[in-house]
Amino acid sequence: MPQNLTSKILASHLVEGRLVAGEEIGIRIDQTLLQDATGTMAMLEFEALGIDRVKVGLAAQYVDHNLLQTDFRNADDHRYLQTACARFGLIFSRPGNGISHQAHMERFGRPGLTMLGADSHTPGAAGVSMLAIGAGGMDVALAMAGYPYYFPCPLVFGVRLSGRLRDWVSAKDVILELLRRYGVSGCIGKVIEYYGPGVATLSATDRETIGNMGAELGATSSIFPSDERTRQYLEAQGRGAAWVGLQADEGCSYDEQAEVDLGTVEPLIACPSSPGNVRPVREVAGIKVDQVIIGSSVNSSFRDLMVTARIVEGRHVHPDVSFHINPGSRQVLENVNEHGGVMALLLAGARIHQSGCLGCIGMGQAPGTGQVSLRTFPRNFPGRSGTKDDQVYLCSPETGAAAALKGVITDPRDLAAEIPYPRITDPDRYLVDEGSFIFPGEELRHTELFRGPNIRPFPELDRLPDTVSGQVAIKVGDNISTDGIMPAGSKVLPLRSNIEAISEFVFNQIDPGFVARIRSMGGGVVVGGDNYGQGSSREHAALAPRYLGVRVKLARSFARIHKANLCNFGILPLTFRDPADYDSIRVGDHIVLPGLRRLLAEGAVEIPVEINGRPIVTVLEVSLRERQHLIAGGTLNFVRQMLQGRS
Ligand code: MIC
Repeated sequence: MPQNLTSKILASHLVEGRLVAGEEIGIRIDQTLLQDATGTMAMLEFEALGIDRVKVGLAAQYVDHNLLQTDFRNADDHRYLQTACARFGLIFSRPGNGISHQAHMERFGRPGLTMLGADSHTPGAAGVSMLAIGAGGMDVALAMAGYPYYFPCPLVFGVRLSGRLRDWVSAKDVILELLRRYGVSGCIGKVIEYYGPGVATLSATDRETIGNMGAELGATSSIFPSDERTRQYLEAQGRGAAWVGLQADEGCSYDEQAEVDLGTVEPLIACPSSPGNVRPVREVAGIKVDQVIIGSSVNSSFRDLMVTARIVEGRHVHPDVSFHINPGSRQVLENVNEHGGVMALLLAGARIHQSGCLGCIGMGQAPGTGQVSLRTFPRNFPGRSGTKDDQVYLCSPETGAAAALKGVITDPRDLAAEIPYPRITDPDRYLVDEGSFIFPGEELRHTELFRGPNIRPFPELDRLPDTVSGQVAIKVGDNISTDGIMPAGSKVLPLRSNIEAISEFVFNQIDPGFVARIRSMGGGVVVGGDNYGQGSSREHAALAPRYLGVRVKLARSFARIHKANLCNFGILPLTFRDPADYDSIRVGDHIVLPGLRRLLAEGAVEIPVEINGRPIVTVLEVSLRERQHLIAGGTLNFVRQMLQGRS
């Protein structure tokens, strides 16, 4: 039977289960990716598994998030990661060398392979046709230890691309168009597979932009065929031998389908404060802009920086606009420099930063009070920039450059009268320098691990009690992101390897009284709406609440990665059988869940819950494997039990 590309890659990597949508499958992972903000915890988890060398084809660790060094913490964590990479056999990418998604695609991405990354934007590797999936650090640590990755078999959503993008419209507008159509939960449980004649008009880095931000739709992953454009990109990276052609079979089917005529896509912008709040740029044109940032996790490629450079070249940005450039990698910066882009940007007034996520994760670049910031980043959840009540918009480099010049939101097509649209051609051969990667030679195997005082041991988690009881400690609405649960930013991120300290910030932006309240309650229950836990892969949004005594989260529905993280840390992700029960529940209500261990062990899907003595029914939709982890109090406990049983 003709197969789509997703099914082919899944079938060739399947080690457990059947390819039936919704059923749990286990796949072999070829490559793993860690970044530093999730990587310290993942590395500690890997250490706790007691394995002396990674057992995956290629494992890479990037330092791209916690770049500010305002005290010893981040620098200590970087050193810990460097020594752990040497000891356990991972490639270490030094601070400033590149953002994981961009740098990995440049140097290590390979068509047809699977990759698991502790970052929700890992699917950016779709740019070179990898089936790349974002996951919590625990799952990535297990993949590094050679275990399969388990997840619900996705539906395949085929998106046929036709036509060609018009001038002043680029890849970011394509993914914003999908977000406009389907919203932030529209692709949960799906892989978005692009096909059709329009694919060939998009370069590898255009595809990276589209794949990366599939995460904002809730998608499990995104994939493009591996074609001539992929081959050209790999050749230009000096890695032509990595290329293989891949595409869906003629006549294959998709579970769902849509069409995007690239020729009809217009400049779009995601308004504050959700990537799903998308409008045509012309509808919000004229709003005064104070800050423009080009780069970070998406739109930080050679093309993105060069198109910006050519638009602003010979001009100066508006006096009220602070204009920033965050290159995707050192390689990007070197090649932009080679083509005259760096001076064009600098002379136009740009503040050129080291390569890293920076403002995208609130690591600096916070806008001022009441200021409007246009960013080419993937997400703009409330307060993520570091400024309360921030006004962050997400857009293409073209729209960002237009706003930087004009000082107001401007449809970039309006520049056509004064500036010819700069069509950027990627180099036939990039300048390549791997000097800032440290490869794990055998001679480094006995490197001593460096552990700064900020690195605390992984907390001991007790097993699931038979009865869980407690009060509702917080009730939140729909689409609460992991930024809402466990904020990022320069103050909190350095605490990622110290659960006790970071737990002080749980729900800090939404309800600053939460931590004191849950402490006074002696633990408690969290109640959420739809798509609870959308956004990042940070497992701290599960582990820190667990540390504060949360054993149950009750929501209308959960985002994929957060739900998996809850199971990994022994928190029951329950949904309401009758959604109306969400409406009646209040903070302070007393909740009892009796007989849990038996119910979980028996495979019960319906879990009875008493709220102030009134019975309701909740639903536990997890696999048999996840049930065992929940009973054990978390994945690490379960795996350790298994390993002890074996020895
Ligand atoms: C993000 O974009 O939200 C992050 C920061 O890259 C996260 C990872 C993290 O919280 O460390 C992600 O996307 O998974």
